[in-house]
Amino acid sequence: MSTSNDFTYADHLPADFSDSALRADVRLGLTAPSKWLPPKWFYDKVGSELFEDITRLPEYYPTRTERAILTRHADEIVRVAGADTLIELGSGSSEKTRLLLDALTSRAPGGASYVALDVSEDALRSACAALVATYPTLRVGALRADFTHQLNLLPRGGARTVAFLGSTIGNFEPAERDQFLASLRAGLGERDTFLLGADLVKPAEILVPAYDDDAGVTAAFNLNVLDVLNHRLGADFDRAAFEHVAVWDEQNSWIEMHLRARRDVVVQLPDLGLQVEIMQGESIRTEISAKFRRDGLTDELTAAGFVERGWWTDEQQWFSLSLWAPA
Ligand code: AVJ
Repeated sequence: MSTSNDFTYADHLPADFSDSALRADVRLGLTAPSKWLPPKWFYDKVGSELFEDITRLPEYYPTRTERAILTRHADEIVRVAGADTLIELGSGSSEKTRLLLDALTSRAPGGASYVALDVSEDALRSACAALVATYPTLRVGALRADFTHQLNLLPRGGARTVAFLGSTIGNFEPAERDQFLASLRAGLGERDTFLLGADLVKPAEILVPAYDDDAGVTAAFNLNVLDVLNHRLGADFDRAAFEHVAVWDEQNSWIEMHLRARRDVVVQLPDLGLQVEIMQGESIRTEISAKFRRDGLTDELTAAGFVERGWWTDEQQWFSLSLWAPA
């Protein structure tokens, strides 16, 4: 644990975490019968910038809709939660979080804490440095950890709200979601709450363009994962051999993004000692982005041992923020 610039920083990931996890994921995904890559590898420097661009696209409604809900309801959310500590999973830039922190710091002056959890040291340090400058009375901590299997590391004490915003939960497969909710629930005490940002089911005519925009930004974001593999694993993917595809899977209630081969492709991944053959028309699934219904979410959270404390949405009911307590 070290202190710098008025926030504490604790690193719970091995220095080579990112490299060993990337290798394991790529080997698993590209040797599977139906090829896939986990979406977390989108977010190198270029990919993170492209995602920021996506959040400003006219077609991509989630970010601005969640922000609108927070703008309108953050005071009430913070009041109902009754927390003095906000812990954010996958905090990134902690930008929308400020709406909650404004409410938290005015409600608990001098007594509020914020803990950002992310795998990116750069993101943690720049977000937390900016926050301590804005909120002189807020205690700020940065935790470099992986929320998919390190929820046991969350700081204890006080009344905590664990926030998981941006519909990042949509990137989990249903089984991973269950596991995540169970392990989160296991660590919460009776004064704690869970604040979830979840995107809602809506017509395909709105969903699909959000993941296949006219300007091609989402396509560039999707294709960038090939550059990540080229740079970090010495692979030789030819971006031009792949096209971006986004489909709404009604049965599973999720958007799938794929990279589909325009021709037969042979890729060398020397760092893995691997050669991968991809046939024309075959695709690599790069992301699922699940969309939820209120009753489905309630069932899942109830099964995981939570009870609802609040539900906030926008006028069109496109996005939801919901607050849950241990049952
Ligand atoms: C950051 C995972 C919520 O699924 O909408 C945006 C990522 N992918 N456009 C989402 C994303 C393509 C985004 N999440």
